[in-house]
Amino acid sequence: MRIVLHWFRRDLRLTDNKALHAASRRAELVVPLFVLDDRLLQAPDAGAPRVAFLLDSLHALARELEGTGSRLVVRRGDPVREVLDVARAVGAEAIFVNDDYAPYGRRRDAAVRAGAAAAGLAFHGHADLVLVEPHACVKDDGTPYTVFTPFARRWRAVEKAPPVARPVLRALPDGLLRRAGGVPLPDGAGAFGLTLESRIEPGGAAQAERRLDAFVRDHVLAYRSTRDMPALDATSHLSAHLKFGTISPRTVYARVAEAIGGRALAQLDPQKPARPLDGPTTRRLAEAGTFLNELCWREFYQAILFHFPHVATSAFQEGFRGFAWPEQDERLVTAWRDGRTGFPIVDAAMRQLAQTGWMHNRLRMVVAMFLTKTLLVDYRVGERIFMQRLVDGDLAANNGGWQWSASTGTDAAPYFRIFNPLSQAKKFDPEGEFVRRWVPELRDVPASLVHEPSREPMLLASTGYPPPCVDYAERRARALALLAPRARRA
Ligand code: FAD
Ligand code: FO1
Repeated sequence: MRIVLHWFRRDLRLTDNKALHAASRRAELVVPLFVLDDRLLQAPDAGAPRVAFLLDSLHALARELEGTGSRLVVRRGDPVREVLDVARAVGAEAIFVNDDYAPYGRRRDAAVRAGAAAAGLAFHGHADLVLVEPHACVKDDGTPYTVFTPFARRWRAVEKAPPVARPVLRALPDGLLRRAGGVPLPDGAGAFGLTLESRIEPGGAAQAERRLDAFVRDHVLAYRSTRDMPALDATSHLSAHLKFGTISPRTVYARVAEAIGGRALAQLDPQKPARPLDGPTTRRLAEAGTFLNELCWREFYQAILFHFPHVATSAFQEGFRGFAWPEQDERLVTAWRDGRTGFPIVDAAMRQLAQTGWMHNRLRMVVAMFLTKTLLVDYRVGERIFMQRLVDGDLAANNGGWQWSASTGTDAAPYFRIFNPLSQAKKFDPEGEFVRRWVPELRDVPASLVHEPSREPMLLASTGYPPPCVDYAERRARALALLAPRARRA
């Protein structure tokens, strides 16, 4: 009987899983494996919310596999050793994985591939994490894009593969399971010395499907108009699911395409502004097209990390490498982290993050610009804190977002673009509904003052909410003076 191994990493689902599907076609028996990797689980940037989401998703996957008669084999240790050991123990002839583009995963997979070759086993990597692989979305001369707009133009033109069928998996004989060995799945992040303090998104493929259904039903056709208003909560909340693969980007893309009647998505250009005379069909296309553009941003940052792995530790732009961000006052970082800066929109967003492990995209940009260009703190400090707190924390997207905000990145905001937290708050939370939801001290403050309660010192004192931790105008001037010479050299 032919036996192969499917090694799950960030593809924690059975449906529309390219490598798992290929494995099930190759052999009579597929042994499903996950390796708990302490280098990832106890890394300084691993936080309780994400580890809890991962474990929740693994439990869901294990239950789903049991439903098919199969079983999830769980090992804990060095993945190179564990994967090869399970393959040997069960007599597998090949190892199937879905490719990853992050530096650690690439090194790990290269080592397993080499070990497999030495042991006479095949190692098959599949393109599953993204709709268009990084090396398939390059310029005509084969060099990578570093600017989003031309990347997106090419990305849209590439035909997207449809979802693949759910595989038929056979029950694993007891003897084989015994030989595979393994450890029980830990219940929670506590097993890795982490304490969960937020109410996070539940994991698992069924929850991802529920999120997608609700988003397609209620929000996608108005996405462009509503996505920037945090109080409306009108985005998909699929980020952690896409991070850990409890849903595939092909499934998400196909469902949205279906919702807009399977239109020629290649021709959609979500960056074109809607025109007043556009009919309802064009408008619906533009609304949903903007969502597909976000999937493209996700793949742009995966491609940047793949082609320019140095971004993981230093600025993309040469002019910012070695730049010493001036602020060393730990109290300012603590105030930012804990949502006590005295800038209500920043504090509301940071409290949303602390309490739920998620933050609205518009506010991720606001708080990231605030930390770097108002508090003048190194973007890597914020990047790390985000990774520790985000349930969707993903090296490529997080680093891309931080370097964009700090103006050190590929297609970054120009250094002189500094989101003013007050104008952002007035524009995107006009009634202060979002701020009041997360900053209860300001619950009874009228809309005219909710974003700047310090204008009325008596009122501010009565709320217990802190005054602004810095003078915004003074800091803005300093930021411009500091960043300009670097940006010119970039
Ligand atoms: P939706 O608006 O519904 O978007 C759909 C999907 O598209 C998301 O789930 C995500 O996979 C992708 N996406 C959307 N916007 C972006 C973007 N700007 N860059 C890359 N992918 C995007 N996203 C992460 O998944 N992980 C992170 O660690 C992360 N860190 C960020 C840090 C900063 C400073 C910034 C500015 C953005 C960051 N983002 C990150 C991108 C974005 O904020 C989140 O993907 C989004 O808020 C998740 O909510 P959603 O699933 O409802 O998004
Ligand atoms: N993948 C694994 O195969 N094993 C793990 O234990 C594991 C933990 C983990 C924790 C946080 C996180 O954000 C991701 C995690 N992943 C884990 C997935 C990881 O992104 C992939 O393994 C990548 O291939 C690593 O580059």
